[in-house]
Amino acid sequence: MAPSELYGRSVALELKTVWSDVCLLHEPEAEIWIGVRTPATEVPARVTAIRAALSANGSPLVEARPHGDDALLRVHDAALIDYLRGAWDEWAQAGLPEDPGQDRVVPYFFAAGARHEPVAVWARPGFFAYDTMTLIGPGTWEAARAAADAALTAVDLVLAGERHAYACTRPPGHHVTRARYGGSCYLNNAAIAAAAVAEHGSVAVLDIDAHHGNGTQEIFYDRADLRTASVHVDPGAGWFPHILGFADEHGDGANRNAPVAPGSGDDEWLEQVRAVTRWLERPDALVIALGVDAAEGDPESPLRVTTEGYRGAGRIVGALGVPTVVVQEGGYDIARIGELVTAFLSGLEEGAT
Ligand code: SP5
Ligand code: ZN
Repeated sequence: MAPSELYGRSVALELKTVWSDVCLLHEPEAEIWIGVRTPATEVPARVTAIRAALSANGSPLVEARPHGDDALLRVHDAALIDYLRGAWDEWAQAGLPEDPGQDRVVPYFFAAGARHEPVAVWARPGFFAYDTMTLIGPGTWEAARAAADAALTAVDLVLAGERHAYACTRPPGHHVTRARYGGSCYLNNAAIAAAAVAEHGSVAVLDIDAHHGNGTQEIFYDRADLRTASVHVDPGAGWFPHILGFADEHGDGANRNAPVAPGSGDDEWLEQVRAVTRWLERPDALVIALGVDAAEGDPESPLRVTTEGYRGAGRIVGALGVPTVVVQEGGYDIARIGELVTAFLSGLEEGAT
């Protein structure tokens, strides 16, 4: 029996938390949903709350280190990276914050079937974005780039022999495809991490965010050597990302989706986490896309996973006994996000011992 069960309190977390203050610079302020500007859910307070909980539980904090663009170019088109890097500056230089008065980069037009990158600054977002929820402001690029650096730093720690490492990052990443951003995500941090690990050995990605990891699936869909699995609320029941995440999407035999019904709690959810983890077999290393938005009460999903459910998921994954990089994805209940992440990471360490 683990000491935490004997004494009814957590033992200190051993794994390191990778952090960058630069991730706080992205302030989306809003999401435009069905044309209505609603308050942003993907806010800086998410990661400061997680960091506070993990520090209180003993996890040592490590600063993210800079990495070259080559790590990003393994999974993203250069055109997407170039666009994101300059998007805010070109928007501001075009005067759009003053006239017509839009202080965030947002598409008005979607470039389906485009043969050319649009020239007009106001048309360009719709060539690279697939929704209106994912706004760009001053600091968005710097934060997204720092989030990728944090994920890559967590990879470095695991490659150097740490059993587990956690990247406490935002903005999240798993909805970004090779060439398109969306779903509050700009660079696919987990995919970038997995591609970096794959340079050294076999790797699999397990995504337990409440939403399907459509970007990660698309990026690795033709790679039979890299397994990707996602447990998420059923898009067929109407949930984001709507068009992907169904159980019949197998890729080159190395993709697996486990959609669960809205309202599902620990039993149904953990059964799927167990099944897909078994299916991953035993790669040399694992990348976990850790969204905690499947928790009961989260404003962005109808799943009802408890804190003990997240601890249970951590134990299942930890019991694989494989070096693991954990990258933060969604989770929007600020009052509970810290305890949920702590529960998963504690479970991970318990499962591995
Ligand atoms: C990383 C992640 O968890 N992204 C999730 C994005 C899901 N967004 C879907 C939005 C659906 C409408 N929500 C209404 C909220 C209005 N503020
Ligand atoms: Zn999510």
